[in-house]
Amino acid sequence: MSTDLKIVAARLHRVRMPLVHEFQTSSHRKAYLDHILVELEDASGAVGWGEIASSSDPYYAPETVESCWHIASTYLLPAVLDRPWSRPGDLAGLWSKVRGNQFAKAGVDTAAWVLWAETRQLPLATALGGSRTEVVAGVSLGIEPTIDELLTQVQQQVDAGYPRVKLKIAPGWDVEPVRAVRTAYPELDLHVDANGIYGADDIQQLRKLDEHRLTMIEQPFAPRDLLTHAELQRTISTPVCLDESVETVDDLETALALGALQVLNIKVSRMGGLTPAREAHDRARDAGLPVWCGGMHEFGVGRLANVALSALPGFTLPSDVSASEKYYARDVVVPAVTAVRGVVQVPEATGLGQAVDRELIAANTVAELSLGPEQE
Ligand code: OSB
Ligand code: MG
Repeated sequence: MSTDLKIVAARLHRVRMPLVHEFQTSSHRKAYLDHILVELEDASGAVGWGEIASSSDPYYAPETVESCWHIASTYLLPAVLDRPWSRPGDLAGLWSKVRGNQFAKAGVDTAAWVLWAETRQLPLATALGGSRTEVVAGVSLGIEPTIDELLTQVQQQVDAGYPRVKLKIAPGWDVEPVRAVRTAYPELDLHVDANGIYGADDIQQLRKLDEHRLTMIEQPFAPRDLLTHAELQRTISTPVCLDESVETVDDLETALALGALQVLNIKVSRMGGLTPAREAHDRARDAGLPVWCGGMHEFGVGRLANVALSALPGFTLPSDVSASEKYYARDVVVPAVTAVRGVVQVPEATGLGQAVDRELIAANTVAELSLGPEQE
């Protein structure tokens, strides 16, 4: 039996958090991040939180914090306010005219899942259908100024107990750092992520990575270039993993049909929320494709959503759900997300499972917007 829910008020909080260690990819370097926290409230006063974890710049995906703010405030929230729904997946029907804009949708969809789980008194992981009580986390390391500094970073994460390390690579920073890390850590579960910066001409260079027993090569080529991913996969034994290429479950179908991947990074933000992320998980499971949950340096709200998603049975590879402290000195949830020897406990309390720190959010808010009855 389904009980209708109705969102009567919605708030957006643009929150700025300093990073403990600057993170550099092939396209940018950051000292702090702005993400948008989405707060949805129903008539009973129950609240669900979600996180729009877009980068500030359109380098990973086309969206930015500004574009997400615009899309959420002008299209998504007005479409769902005061409309009855019974399952979080129903929201997609309410904003079905809005194309793309997955990051903006992801924050609202996640908040709806958390609200729904709260009203049913279920932990988010259980609401999603997950049964794992703990999830294995891996860490992602940026491009460091030198190989020595990279080796120091790897040692820190190995000491912290993380069983998998991913290295960002780019032309000029690929075979050498991989060889150095592999030589120092012969047994480490190691993988690389190129964020789409290579081209078809680089296939020979990328094949040199094949001898280093990497768990996967993530997104070597541009997002829409599935054919070159398929070509690389035919000529190397290292599994190719797709990230940026898969924005929808249809993209996953195409990639499977082309043989463009052997592993899928499911990222809640990139796919438009927990609803499509769960569908991608189910489809991958049917296809025998291993998946893991990618991250966007989420604050605690998005981080806990990733932990909950990773409790689903198909997430058989370590996920980017490292402890909050890898990125933030203090996090927006209390307690912060912690990992013990690379393992994160799935919260057992209802909804997100950990309290949201409104004081810290207020202290770090750079913009705020409320939509609902009192604003009309
Ligand atoms: O490609 O996975 C990526 C961060 C920003 C943009 C793209 C990516 C990343 C990460 C983050 O690797 C990893 C994490 O959140 O722990
Ligand atoms: Mg990636």
